[in-house]
Amino acid sequence: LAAMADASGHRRHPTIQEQDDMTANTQRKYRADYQPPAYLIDDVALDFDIRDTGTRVRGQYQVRRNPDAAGAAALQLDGRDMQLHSVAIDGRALGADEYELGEHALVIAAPPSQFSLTIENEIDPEHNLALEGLYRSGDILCTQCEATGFSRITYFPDRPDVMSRYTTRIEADADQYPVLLANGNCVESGDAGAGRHYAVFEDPFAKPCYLFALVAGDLGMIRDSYTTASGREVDLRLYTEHGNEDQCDHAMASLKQAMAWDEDTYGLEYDLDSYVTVAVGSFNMGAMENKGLNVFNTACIFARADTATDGDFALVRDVVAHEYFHNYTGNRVTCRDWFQLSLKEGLTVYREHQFAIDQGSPGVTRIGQVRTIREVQFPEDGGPRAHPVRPESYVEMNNFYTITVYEKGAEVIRMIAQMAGRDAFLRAVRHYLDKHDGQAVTIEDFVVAMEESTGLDLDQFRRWYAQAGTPRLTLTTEFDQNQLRVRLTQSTPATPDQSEKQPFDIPVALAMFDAQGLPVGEPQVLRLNQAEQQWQFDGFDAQPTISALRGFTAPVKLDYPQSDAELARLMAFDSDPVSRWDAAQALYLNTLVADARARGADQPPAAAPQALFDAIESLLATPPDDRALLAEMLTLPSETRIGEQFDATDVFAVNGARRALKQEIARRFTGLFETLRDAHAASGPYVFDVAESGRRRVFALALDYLAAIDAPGIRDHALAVYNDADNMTDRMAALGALRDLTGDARTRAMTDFAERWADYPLVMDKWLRLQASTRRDDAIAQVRALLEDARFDFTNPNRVRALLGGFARGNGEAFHHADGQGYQLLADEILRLDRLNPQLAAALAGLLAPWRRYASPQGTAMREQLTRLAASDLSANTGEIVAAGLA
Ligand code: 0A1
Ligand code: ZN
Repeated sequence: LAAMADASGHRRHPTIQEQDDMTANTQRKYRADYQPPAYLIDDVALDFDIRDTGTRVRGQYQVRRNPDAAGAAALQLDGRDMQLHSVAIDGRALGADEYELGEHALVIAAPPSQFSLTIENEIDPEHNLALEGLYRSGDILCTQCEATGFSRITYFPDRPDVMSRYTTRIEADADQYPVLLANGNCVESGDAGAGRHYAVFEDPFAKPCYLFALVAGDLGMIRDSYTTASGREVDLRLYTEHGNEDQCDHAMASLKQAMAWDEDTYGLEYDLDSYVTVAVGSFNMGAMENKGLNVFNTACIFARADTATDGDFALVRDVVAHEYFHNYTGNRVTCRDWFQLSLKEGLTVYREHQFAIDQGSPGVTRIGQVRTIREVQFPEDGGPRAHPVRPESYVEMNNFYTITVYEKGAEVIRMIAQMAGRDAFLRAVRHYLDKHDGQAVTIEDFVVAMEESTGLDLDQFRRWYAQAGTPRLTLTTEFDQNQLRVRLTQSTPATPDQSEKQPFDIPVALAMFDAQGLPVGEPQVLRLNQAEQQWQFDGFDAQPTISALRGFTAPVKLDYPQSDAELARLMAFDSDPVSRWDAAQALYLNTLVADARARGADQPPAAAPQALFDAIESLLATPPDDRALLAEMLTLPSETRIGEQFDATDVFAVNGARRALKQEIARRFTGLFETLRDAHAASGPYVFDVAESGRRRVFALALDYLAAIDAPGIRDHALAVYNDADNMTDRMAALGALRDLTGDARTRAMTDFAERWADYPLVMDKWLRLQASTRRDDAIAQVRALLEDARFDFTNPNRVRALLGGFARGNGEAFHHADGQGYQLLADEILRLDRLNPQLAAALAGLLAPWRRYASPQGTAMREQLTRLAASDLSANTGEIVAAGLA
C-alpha cells in the first residue's frame, strides 16, 4: 500500500482504519493506482482441518520483501469473515500489539525483509451462502477464490501478482468426506485416527491465490486418460455427487476434444499429470479454471440425451473447453491486477469461439456469437454500466465479470487475428505465452507481444481496450459512370464514464454482387480509422449490391439502409452465411421497427412488404444445406434487438409488432411449415452432431410458428411429440410450442414433465423457466407462488436464475407491466437475496439499472424500484449496480 499524504503534506503510513477502508469492498479502486506488492510469497503450505463445527486453517508462508516495490514496508494481508487465532513470525507468536486487525485486513507494520509467517484462523463453510471462499454445495465442500474469495479462507495478499507454490494438506472425517482434493499431485495420504483421514497435494506451478482450490466430499467419479502429443499420459477424472455419473460422458469427451484441439491449433500441451473436474450444484458462475482442479456448475457438465438439449450439449462442450484453455491463457500467464481481466477472459473466449467454430457449422456458430454481442453486449455498452474492455475503476470486482470484458474482449482479439492472418496470429499468441510464462502481466504486455510478433501497428487499435461504447458506422454510396464511391463515417456515443471518444481502428469487410448474385471483384477489408473516409471502386457495368461488415468483422452498429429488394438478394445468394442471415434480420427489422413505431404512436399497424414474404418463400423453396442456418434465417430478431433500434423502448409496441409478424408469416406459410415439420421430425435415436441438431432446430422452429397461430391440430401434435421424444431437445420444442396455449394438452405435458424430472434439479430449472415465462394474466402471482414452492430453493443460484431470470428476461409483458408490479417483485427478491448472496443479487439488480432505455410509465416505475433499493442497506455488490443505475 502506498503511503498517504496528510493535511500538512507529509507522507505517513495509513492507519489500519484507512488501510481497511481501502481494501473494503465499498471503496472504489482505480487502475491508475496500481502499486507492486510490498512483499512476495514464494511458498505457501496450507493445512485444513475440516470439522462439523468449522474448519481450522493453518497457513505457513515464506515471505520476502519485493525488490521492485518502493514505499511503505508494511505487510498487508487481506481477510474477512473469519476468526483469527494466532500470527507468528519465524515461529514466534506475535502479541496483539504487534499487528493490526481490521474487518478486511491484517497489517504487520514493519516485518523483517525475509521470514516465515504462520497464521491460524477458523472459517465457517456451513453458513457461507455467498458461495465465495470455502462453502458447502449439497454433500460437497468446495472453494471459489476468483476474484477475491481466498481472503475468506485465510489472511493473505489477495491479489493475482503474488504468485506462490502451494502445498495443501486436508484432514477430514473419512466417511463424510472420502474424497479429498486440491491443486496438483497427491503426494501423501493416509489414516489420521479417530475415523479421520488426510491427503497432501503439491502443485509444482507457482500460481496466484485466486487459482487455489480444495474439494472434500462423498463423490462419484468417471475416469479416462489422454496421451499428449509428446506421449505423456494424463489422468482425467470428473467427480459429481453419486448417481450423476451417467450425465458426465459428454463433458469428458469434450475435454479430450479440447486437449487435442489446443495441441493441433496452438501447439499447447497439458502440463500436469492429472486434470480433475468437480461438478457442484451451487455455483455462482459457469465454472472455474483452478489449476489442475476445475470446479464446475453442474449446468455446465451434465448432458445426457434425455435430460439436456442440443443447446446444453454445446454449452457443456464450450465451457469445458474454455476452462481447459485457461490453463495457458490465464494460469500459466495470468493477470497482474483485476483491471486486466480481459487479458485472460477475452483471449480465452476467443479461443473457445475458434474451437466451437471448428466443431462444425462455422456460419451458424458465428451467428450465435454475433447475436450475443448485439443482444447482450450492445445494451450493456449503451447503458449505465458501460465500461471499457479494460475498466478504469470498480467498487466490487465480481460485478466486472461482464459481457464486455468477456465477449467484446474476444471480438477485439478477433480483429487482431483478422488483421494479422491466422498463422501469424497463432505464432503471436505463442510468442506472448513464451515471453510471459509464469508471470502476471497486463493487456498492454499482450498488445506489445502481438506487435512484436506480427509487425502490426496497434497504436490506435489500443483504443478498443480504453474506450467504452459501441461505435456507430454509417455507410453511403454514390454510383456514377461505372464508378462506385463508398463513404464510411464513425462516431461513438458518450458513455457515463467518458464523454469524448476518439475514432477507432475498425476493419470493415465488404463484398459486392451483381444482379445475378455473382461476386463482382474480390472481397475487401476496409480499414476505417478516421471519423470519415471514402473509397472508390471502378469498372462496373451496373450498380452492385453491397454486403458490408461481412462475418461481423467488428463489434459496431452499422447503419446502411438497403432496399428490401437488395436485402432479399443478399439473403438468397450472399456467399457468407453470417451475411445471409444478417440480410434476413435487416429485412425483418425494417418491418418490425416501422410497425413498433406505429403501434407506439397509437397508429394502425404497419404492414410487412411483399418482398419479405417473397424472400421467405424462396428461402423455403431453396433452403441452405445447413439446416441450422435455415432455422436462424427464419427466426425473427428478438425483442431486445428490436428495442435496441429505439432510444426508449415501448415494450408492448415491440412485442406486439413481433408477435403480429410471426403470426402473419405462420398464416401465409402454414402448409409449408407443416411440411417442414414433418420432413424434419426425428427418424432415429438421438445423436448430438451438426446435421441432427440442425434438423431438430428446423423442427422446433416449425412447431413454434404453427403454435403462434394455434394451427389446427398443433396441440395434439405437440403433445404427441412430447410423449414420443427420446430426447430433451424435442421435448422442450413441444413444451415451448404448448407453453402459451391453454388447455388439456399443455396441462398434461407440463404435469408429466414436473413429475418425471422431479429428482433432476437442472431439468426442473427448465420447468421453472417455462412456468415463469408463460404469457398469462396472473403471471406475477404465478411467480410469487413458485417462490414458495418446495421445488424452488432460494439459496441455489441456478434455481434463482431460472425463476427470476426466466421471468424478467422471458416474460416481457408481465415483467414490464405498466403497474410496475413486475419490477416490485424483482426488487423484493433482490433485497432478500442480497443478504445471502450479494453477487447474485447484484446480477439481478442489473436488470433494473437500464431504466432510461424504457419509455414511461415503465422507465419511471423501474427507477422507483431502484430508488427503493438505494434507500436500503445494500451489499457493496448490489450498491454499486444500483448507484450506477441512478447516476
Ligand atoms: N474465471 C471463470 C469465471 C468465474 C469468475 C468468478 C467466479 O466467482 C466469483 C467464478 C467463475 C471463467 O471465466 O470461467
Ligand atoms: Zn474464463
